[in-house]
Amino acid sequence: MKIGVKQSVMAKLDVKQSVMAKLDVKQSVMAKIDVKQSVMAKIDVKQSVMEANNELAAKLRAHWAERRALTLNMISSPGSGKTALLEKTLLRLRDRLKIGILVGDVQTENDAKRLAVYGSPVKQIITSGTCHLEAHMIEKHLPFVEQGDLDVLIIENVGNLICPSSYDLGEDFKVVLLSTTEGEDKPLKYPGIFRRAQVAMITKIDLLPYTDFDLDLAERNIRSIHNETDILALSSRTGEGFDRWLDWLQQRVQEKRSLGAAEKGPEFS
Ligand SMILES: Nc1nc2c(ncn2[C@@H]2O[C@H](COP(=O)(O)OP(=O)(O)O)[C@@H](O)[C@H]2O)c(=O)[nH]1
Ligand SMILES: [Mg+2]
Repeated sequence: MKIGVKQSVMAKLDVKQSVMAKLDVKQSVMAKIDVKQSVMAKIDVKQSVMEANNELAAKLRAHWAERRALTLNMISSPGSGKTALLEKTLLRLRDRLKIGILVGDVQTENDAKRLAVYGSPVKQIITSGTCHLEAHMIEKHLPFVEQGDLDVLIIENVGNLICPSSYDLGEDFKVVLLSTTEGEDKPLKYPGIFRRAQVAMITKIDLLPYTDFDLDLAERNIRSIHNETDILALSSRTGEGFDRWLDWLQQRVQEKRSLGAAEKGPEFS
């Protein structure tokens, strides 16, 4: 008799354990569904951010098309020499072209201060943590930088080889910089930006004797990602290779100026 009671208690315990196990499974399935829903919600938000960005970038492109202003979006790792290149470019071209600069950084006005001494309209965009520039940031600061007509607007993006490559800013050309201290394998490691950029600049070539950077291999790596890229190797320190860059830029300005009549683009004020 006692054995019978024990067996029935044990059986009840088994049932309870199996119910608990089923509950555990159910909770883990529910948790997975929650995670999936939150991931889907994030994807939706990201898609709508990208769509809004692309829409505004198209308006900016139409605005610059009407004004015949060439627009470049410069992208690289921090410290590869974007601002130094712009300093020298302004110094060499300020009497020939009206160049405006928008420069993005997570913090500080340092780059705008460096560039403002050349007399061109320059505006710093502080992103406060965002790792790239977006079209609405350009729109906001455009009226300042566009005082008068510009021949060229150059946007120095936040130093980063990944996020800035996905955000269209309405530019004519994305320009990627790779310095001789970064290693010639970076185009292979960060192919997205090297695929999208129409121009690749290999900077700081004055440092070649002090590094093991292989210039030919770097060029082959860039071409393996995007065969049509214009590759320009230069030093902002010594000026070596700089004339080719200035020729490239002035030629693009001429091409933009000689385009046929564009439809009236939107105004930004
Ligand atoms: N030796 C050498 N140093 C350079 C050259 N261009 C930039 N630099 C230095 O590299 C550092 C980062 O340059 P910067 O223009 O601020 O890079 P950014 O962060 O890409 O804007 C600074 O110390 C520059 O003086 C170059 O052509 N040669
Ligand atoms: Mg800079």
